[in-house]
Amino acid sequence: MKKFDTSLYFITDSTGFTEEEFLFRVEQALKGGVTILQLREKEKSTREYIELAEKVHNITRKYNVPLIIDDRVDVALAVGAQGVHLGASDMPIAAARRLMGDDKIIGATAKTVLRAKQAYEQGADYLGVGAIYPTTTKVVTVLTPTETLDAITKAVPIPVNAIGGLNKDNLDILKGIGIAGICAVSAVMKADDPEKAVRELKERVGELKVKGTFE
Ligand code: TZP
Ligand code: MG
Repeated sequence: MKKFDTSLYFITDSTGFTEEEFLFRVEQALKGGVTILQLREKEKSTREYIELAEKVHNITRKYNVPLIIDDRVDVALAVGAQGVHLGASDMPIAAARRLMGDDKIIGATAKTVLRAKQAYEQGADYLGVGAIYPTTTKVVTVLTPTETLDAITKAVPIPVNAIGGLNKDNLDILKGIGIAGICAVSAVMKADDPEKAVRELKERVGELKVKGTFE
């Protein structure tokens, strides 16, 4: 049975880092206690993506943290990652499910209740919803009102994570919403001390009383 905890979902961004510095930061974040990690690469060739994914997988394994690959089912399968995250222009969820089987984690991006329900019906295991705040991470997105986030958590029985511009000082607007956790890129990736940043974020996420683990 697949079991995963999205309460502190770290999404990487290697932009601007040497590979050594990037991998160091990834490991620091894992030491801090991220519960699930997504490798998100937009510019790499297939070969480069796989090579980096193998290196990251060697680290996530040590911490027993699931590795999710952004966008690419082929890369996820090639490195034996635990899952994939799919957006609107990526492989359809049902097709990914056929290729990956029931034991892999498939996540999807949803910005509306309709899209959330569709993703759930097609077999998504969790949803990322946002952007809650404007983000400095390179992404094509729009802001999602917290009312929509709240409605999505009520519309689907799978974990729903908030994403976009979230950091330890601005999580209060998520209070009372039935999210499973938060996703963060820059709050961890660009922190002076990623391990400390994760510990602080975890404390704040804990105060939100999220239900992180799903089976
Ligand atoms: N999808 C919606 S916002 C976003 C993605 C991938 C980026 C979030 O990055 P950050 O740095 O946590 O705002
Ligand atoms: Mg995508």
